[in-house]
Formats: sequence, structure tokens, C-alpha cells
Amino acid sequence: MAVNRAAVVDQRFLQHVARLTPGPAQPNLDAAVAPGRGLSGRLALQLFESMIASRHLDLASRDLKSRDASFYTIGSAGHEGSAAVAASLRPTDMAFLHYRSGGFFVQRARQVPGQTPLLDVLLGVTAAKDEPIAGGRHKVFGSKSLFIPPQTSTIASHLPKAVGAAFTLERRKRLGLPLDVPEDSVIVCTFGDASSNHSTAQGAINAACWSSFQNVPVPVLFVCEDNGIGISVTTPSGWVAANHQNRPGMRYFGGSGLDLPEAYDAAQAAVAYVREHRRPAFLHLKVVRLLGHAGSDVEQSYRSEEEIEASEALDPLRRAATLLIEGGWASPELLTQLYEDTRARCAALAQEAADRPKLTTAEEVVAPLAPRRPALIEAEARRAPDAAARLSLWEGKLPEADRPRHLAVQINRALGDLLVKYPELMLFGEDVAKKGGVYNVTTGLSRRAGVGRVFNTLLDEQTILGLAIGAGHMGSLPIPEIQYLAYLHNAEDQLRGEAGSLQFFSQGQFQNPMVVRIAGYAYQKGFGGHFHNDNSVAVLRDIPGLVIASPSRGDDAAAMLRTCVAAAKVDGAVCVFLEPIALYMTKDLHQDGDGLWSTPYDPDADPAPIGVGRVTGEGRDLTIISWANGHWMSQRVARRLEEQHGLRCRVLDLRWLNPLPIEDILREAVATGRVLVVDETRRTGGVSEGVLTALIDGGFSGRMARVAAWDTYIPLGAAANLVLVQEHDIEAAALKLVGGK
Ligand SMILES: Cc1ncc(C[n+]2csc(CCOP(=O)(O)OP(=O)(O)O)c2C)c(N)n1
Ligand SMILES: [Mg+2]
Repeated sequence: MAVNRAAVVDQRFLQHVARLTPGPAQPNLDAAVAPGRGLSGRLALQLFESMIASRHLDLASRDLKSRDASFYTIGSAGHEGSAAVAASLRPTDMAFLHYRSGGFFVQRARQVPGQTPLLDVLLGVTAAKDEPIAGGRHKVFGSKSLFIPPQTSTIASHLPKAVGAAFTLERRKRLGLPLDVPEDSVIVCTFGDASSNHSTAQGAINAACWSSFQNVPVPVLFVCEDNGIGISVTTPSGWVAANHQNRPGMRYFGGSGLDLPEAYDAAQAAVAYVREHRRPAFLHLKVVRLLGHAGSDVEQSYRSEEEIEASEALDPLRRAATLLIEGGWASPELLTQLYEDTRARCAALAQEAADRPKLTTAEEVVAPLAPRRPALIEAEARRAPDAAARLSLWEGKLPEADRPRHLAVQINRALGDLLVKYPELMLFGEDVAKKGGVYNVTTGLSRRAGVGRVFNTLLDEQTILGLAIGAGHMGSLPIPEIQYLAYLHNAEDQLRGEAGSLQFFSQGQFQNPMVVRIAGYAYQKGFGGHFHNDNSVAVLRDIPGLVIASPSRGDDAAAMLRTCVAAAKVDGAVCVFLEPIALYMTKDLHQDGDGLWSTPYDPDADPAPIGVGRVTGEGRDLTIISWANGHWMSQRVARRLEEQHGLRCRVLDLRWLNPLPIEDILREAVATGRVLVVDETRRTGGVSEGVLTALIDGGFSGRMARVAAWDTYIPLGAAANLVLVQEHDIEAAALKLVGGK
């Protein structure tokens, strides 16, 4: 049987302490632990307490696991020196933590009265429903009062939001907006050495450097807890330093995370640099991983006994004990007592945690996922922006005085009004500023609202969405733009794994409201090929709680956008606003010049409630259900069906792809008994799957059919039309469905 390394590490620490020879007792606890060092004896003792607390949490969690009472055993053993980083920061410096930053977490909790970090962590590993941050949904380091948002298990995924929070902190100051934290706050994120190679980490560090290089302040501290290994893969010696020492715009600080005085000095220097200069810094702390990657990791399968023992000899607890005892700050008896008392306290708390109730119903599990308060959202959407400020933004020419216009113009106007209404709103993405976006949807807004609020980002979708998340954490309302649907895939974890899950893993205590504008779908004339005509939405539809709005016409777009921003404001909603590129400039419906796809701009229009569609026509022969480009085509086909075949249709524009307007779908289906779903997305993963399933779930027993695009990438040129839904497909399917009437 494999040796229980946790027991070995535990016992060797005690043996080590017992063998140490105490130095002469120190008369003044506030003196430095060594000449020239910033760490006092008093603080060293306190850090030691945090470190052993973190260690005993690891041991207790393994003990619970052996009794099937813990569900998580990734620990912080060997990394406990991160307590020195916490001690160098203020508890209001927002912290996005690595899963091994237990020392940091416990130490920060000391800085705020009334905290129970040990019980909280143990409630986390036992999945207790009264664990204060995730409520049994995950084991995370997180706390509202400690300014520690919970992080997911996806390594490095928290770095973009840390950069976004740091950027927004400064941007809010520049815009004269209030902050929940002191103005000279910094943002910190911690991560492992292997994680530092991840494109998400590299993208975030690059984004911080890119900003700093051009003197845009980004007070973020990147802390790499370098144990030299990622699960079983070693990091090349010297790589982390070589990779981050000479980055433009970022200062590098290094030190041993195993040596408390050195770690503390390095952390102090790094924090002071970021706080003063408002520039990013990289704090590289060498640590060691003890007890393997996780409880289930059989380290012996990829590391020799000698290597494991050599790591264990570096145990930072032993080193800290040596410092304290040989330095005359504490006796071996005192530290042993402290260690054993902490063990006993953790054991008692572990039992208490294990006995606490768990989540027991599905309803309980999903309760915090995505709260929706439609009445509040409606009231918020109706709230008018200040009239004088509007007049000023529109330079005296109010958009409602203009003639009916097309979709792109109406989105632009709604965005302009929203910029007036919400001072905390920021609009950003590649090319959104001077150029006004690839399709001129944001034209003029940067000039009107200022470059501080409508601005270009660098070309990195992960950074754009990370910025949005960080902006939300700082109290702003971001509207990021992704240039094309195909390029969302570049960064979708930021939406799916991160933004979408925050309320779930924090029981709504942290929110990252946002409305992500994405130009998408096919049928672009003159700009072909898959990547500018991507029609796959499957990746969005299954993100739990995500609101997906997809307008077809300008008046709806404005109303839906107002609703999305209101939902973001009221409920912290994460919304995607999927705009059909091919309809941006479309003015007509049936004939050239009929102007039927142009609409007036009404700033006081009724809000479009989430999950409510819009019906046109009262025909009794057929219900066509569609949205976006498909809706425009369906309207045209419906007219022809009536004129040429005497068929009378009603057309439902879904408007919302999540949640689907189920009530409208069922009501309109029942009204005719025949439903044709016109789905411009894919047969597989497309929206029609959801619509038809909703009909079946709802007990609809009439006839159903669908037309949908092929499951393929979109080719260039006219060949695209071979795989995309065409009007003649809709017509043929409609005639077939009604039996050739
Ligand atoms: C994006 C992603 N890929 C893979 C994993 C699985 N995984 C979890 S931890 C880890 C290694 C991380 O190593 P490092 O960053 O050095 O942190 P350490 O565990 O050593 O502290 C991996 C590959 C993950 N969590 N996220
Ligand atoms: Mg590592």
C-alpha cells in the first residue's frame, strides 16, 4: 500500500519542531525578524497561524474524504506562504484566487472582524448548503465581505476578469463614478506555474501590458505560485521568470514563497509598486507542492520517492517554525501547542460541517442561477433617460424626429440613449470607436459619449469578455461587442464557464451583468465564407440562465436592448444580443422601396419582455415560427402563400432564443393546428430543436415541420445558398404541411 504522505508530512513537521533549539527570547515582538527585513516577529507569528490553519484544513479535508464526507481534496500544502501576500494587501483589494491560495484566504479573513474562514472552507469541501459563498455548489475560496469572488476550476480563466476589474477601477475614477473600494485599491489574482502558460493567462497578461505600455492604468498584481509542476508535467526550470521578467509595461518581482521574510518583502514591494504606479506587476513566488495534486493523485506514479521526499523537506511550515523558534519569537512547545490546537479545532469544525444539511432539491440547486424579476425589469426599462442629457448627446437632433430607419440605425440610437441613461455603461470591442464597428452600428457613439465610455480594445475576445466580467465586478454595466459570431468561439469559456456561472457559485452575492452584442448569422451579400456567416448558436443555447435576444427589426431591437440592459441592471443578467448582419441595412420587405422593414424610433415604446415573442397575422391555415433573417423571409413567404395559394398564415417572431417564448409558441400553434419552424441555424443544435420539443412537451398534437440549415460550414459565394434555408424551401415546406391546399 502507498505511504500516506499526509501523515508523513504531518509527523515530520512535529519532529522538526521538537528538534529545534530556541534562540534567546525576543524582547520586542514588533522588531524585524532579521536585519533589513520588513516582517516583524508579531506578523510572522500571525502568518504562521494562518499557515497551519490552511495546512490543517487540507488534512481535515482528506480525513473527511476517507469517511466519504468530503468531495474535494485539492489543497494548499506547500503554498501556505501566500499568507504573506494577503498580509501585504488590504482586504478591499479584490482578489481572484488560485485553488491553492488557502494561506491567503485565512490570512485575509483575519483582517476583517467576524470571519469564520476555517468553518467556511470545511462547509465547502463537505458541500454543505449553508456554506456562505457557493452554498454547496462548489468548493471555492470566496467571500463577499473579503472581496474574494469565487473562481471556477478552469485554470487561468480568472486572469482576464482581474485585468478587467483593474482597468474599470481606474476608468470609473476617470469618469467620476463612485467606487465600493478605496481609490488606490489594487486587484490581485493568483495562479499556478503551469496555468501561466495557458492562452487565457497569456492573453490577460498581454492585455495588461498593452494597456500599461500606452499609459492606460491597470493596477493588477499577478501572483504566480510556482511549485514547478502542473499535475504531472514539470515546468522548465527558469521558464516562468524568463517569460515574465521583461514584459513591456509590467514589473517583475521574485522571491521564495517558502521563506516568509523574503516572500513578505517581495509581496510588499510588488503591492507598493502596483498601488503607487497603477501598473501591472508580476510577483513570482517559488513554492512547493506537497501531498500531490489532489487527494486522488497517485504522485508516486510520476515522481520518485526521493523527489517527493525532497519536496517535503522544503515544507514551508518547517521553515517558518525554524525562523520563529531559532529567532526567539516562540518556543517549540508553543508552536506544537498551536499546531495541535488548530488540528483539534479543524477536526471539530470538520465534524460540524459534515453534519450540516446538503442541497436536497433541484429547485434549491438552481435557485441562484439567473434570477428574473420581470416587473422590476419592465419598470427599469421604462425609466426614461434625462431629457436634457439626451438632447445634448443627440446634439439637438432627437432620433424620434427622423423618418423610419433600418435595424443598424435603431440599435445605434438605443445604445446612445442607454449611454445617457446609465453613466456606468461602457461600450467596447474591436473597432467600435472611431470606425463605429464593422457595420457602423456604433458610429458616432464614441464622439457623442466620450472615448472613456465607448472605446476600442485590443484584438482578443477573451480579453473583451474578461473586461466585461471585471467591469461588472466593479459596478459598471458593460456592453462588449464580439465582431462576428464565429469569433465568440475563441473566447466562449469567459461567457459559459465564467460570466454565466458567477451567480450560481456565489448565490447571487457577486454579479457580472452584461449585454454582449454579437453580429451574426448568414445571408450576407458580398461578404461570404463561413466565418462571417456563422449560423451556429448551439453553444449559446445551452448556457444555463443566459438571456439570448435576437431581433429582426429595428423597433424590436431598440425595445429588446433596453430590456436586456434593464435585466442586467436589476438582476445582474448575462445577456447575448445576437444581431442579424444581413438585416442591418434592410429597409424593405416585399418590394424594393416599400420601406416595410424600416421603423420609427420611439424612445418611449413599450419594453419587450424577456421570453415573449411577437405575432403578426391572424391566419388560420398555418403558423410559421421563426426569428431574425428567417422571420424576414417568413413574412415574405407568408404574403406569397396568401396571394398565390390562398393560404392564410400567422407568423411568430420568437425574438428570444433563451428563454423561448413557450406560451406564444403553444398558443399560436394551437390556433392553426399546423406549425412550420423556419430555422436559419443548424439542423443539429439549432433553435428548431427547442421549438419542436416545446410543442411536444406542451402536448401539441397538430402537424409540425421544420426547415433548417445543413450541418456544415458555410462555403463562399452562391454555394452558400445550397446549405442555407431559402424562401423556396419555406414555401415548399409550407405547402407540404397544409397538404397542398
Ligand atoms: C483549462 C483547464 N485545463 C485543464 C485543467 C485540469 N487541471 C487542473 S489543475 C491543472 C494543473 C495546474 O497546474 P499549475 O497551474 O501549476 O497549478 P498547481 O496545481 O501546480 O498549483 C490542470 C491541468 C483545468 N482545471 N483547466
Ligand atoms: Mg504548479
